[in-house]
Amino acid sequence: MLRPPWVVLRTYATDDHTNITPAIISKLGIQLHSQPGHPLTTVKNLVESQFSDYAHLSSFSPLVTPAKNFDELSFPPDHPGRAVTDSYYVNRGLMLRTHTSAHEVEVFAQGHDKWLLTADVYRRDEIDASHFPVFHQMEGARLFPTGSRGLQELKKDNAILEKALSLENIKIEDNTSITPENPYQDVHDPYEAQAVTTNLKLSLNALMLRLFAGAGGISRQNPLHVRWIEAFFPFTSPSYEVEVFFQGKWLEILGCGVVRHSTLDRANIHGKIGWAFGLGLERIAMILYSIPDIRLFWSNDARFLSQFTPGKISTFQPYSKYPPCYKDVSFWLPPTGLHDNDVCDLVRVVAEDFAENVERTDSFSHPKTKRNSVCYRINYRSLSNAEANEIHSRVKSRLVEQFGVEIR
Ligand code: FA5
Ligand code: MG
Repeated sequence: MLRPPWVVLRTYATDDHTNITPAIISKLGIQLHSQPGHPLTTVKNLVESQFSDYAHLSSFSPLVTPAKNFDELSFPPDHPGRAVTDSYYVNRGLMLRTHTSAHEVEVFAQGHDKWLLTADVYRRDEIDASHFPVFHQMEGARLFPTGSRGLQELKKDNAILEKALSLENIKIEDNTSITPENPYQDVHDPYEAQAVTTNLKLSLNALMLRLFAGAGGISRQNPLHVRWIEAFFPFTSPSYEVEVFFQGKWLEILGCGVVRHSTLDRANIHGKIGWAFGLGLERIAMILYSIPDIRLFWSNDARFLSQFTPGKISTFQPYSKYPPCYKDVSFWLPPTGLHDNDVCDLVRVVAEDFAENVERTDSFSHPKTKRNSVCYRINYRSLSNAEANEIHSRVKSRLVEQFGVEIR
């Protein structure tokens, strides 16, 4: 596998913050979101197709300074996200980014006004079906000039988006308002801030439609439900979260807001106003593909990867987490003989559903003794090899007890 240039063998100083583990290091540079056909890649491409005239960026190193991950985004010094219990540190001066927002100042400073950035992010967390310490985010942002030129651009864009959305099967629940806790920024003209907020909402509603309208039987009678909720991020105001109602549940898809003036200041960008969002790719891919476990995205198993076609959303077909596990049993038949179905039933009783199938692979008649011998091959699924051995030896004992066979 070709790894990006920043994955070099080099030694970093360690200190009392060092908590990065070999398991995490092994994930660096894998770039699942760039593997052709991988569900994360297909979802990323879908988002990029919605924002086709944006810069599409994806080759930023996950190693960032805490200043980049937190300070540049106005996180207070005592924010819990900074703790070694929540984030991975190489040392006090270097950490793994916890979100793609870590690159906002850098990308704005490069002069991009419309951009998307995809990257792996790292958070210390429990590990279960929906949590993994590495996941993928996409950050998107758009800036407008302040003043009449920007307002004109905003009005035109908002009118187009509004018209397009009014024709679609989407129901938007938005009870948010501008409050002292979630205000327009003092430095902004409230009229401009409002137009930018509207543009943010329309742009992301259109994105939700692009992502989810193809899935889940969306129609006039059954429109896509999108819900806007007031939120808080140190680097946006006002701030929101977007949820989508899918298969009976509200699911948080992204966080977003109007970019804080201080962020643009740090990027040396003046006379502009805009919005940003950050979404979780796994969340969306799990919904669209019906992938039940976030750990599956890391699978090298051909039974996972071979299911997917680049650019196509399909329904994931579950398989056992263990590879097929074949065990043979050969025995001399009793003089009365034995039917295949009797063997199958016995296996079913002993191994229950763990026996995926039973197949007779050989029959043989001894030329002198005239005794008959058979061989069956049992595929134990969902079991480790040790577990399969244990069940297989019980199958053998039962064959002897129940049918009087002689194991060879
Ligand atoms: C953030 O990370 C902000 N940087 C988002 C943002 C960007 C806000 C720009 C404003 C402007 P949050 O921690 O809520 O916010 O994560 C954003 C999204 O990432 C979530 O909505 C979710 O889709 C995804 N996400 C968060 N935590 C996990 C996790 N443990 N596993 C999988 N996906 C996650
Ligand atoms: Mg959140």
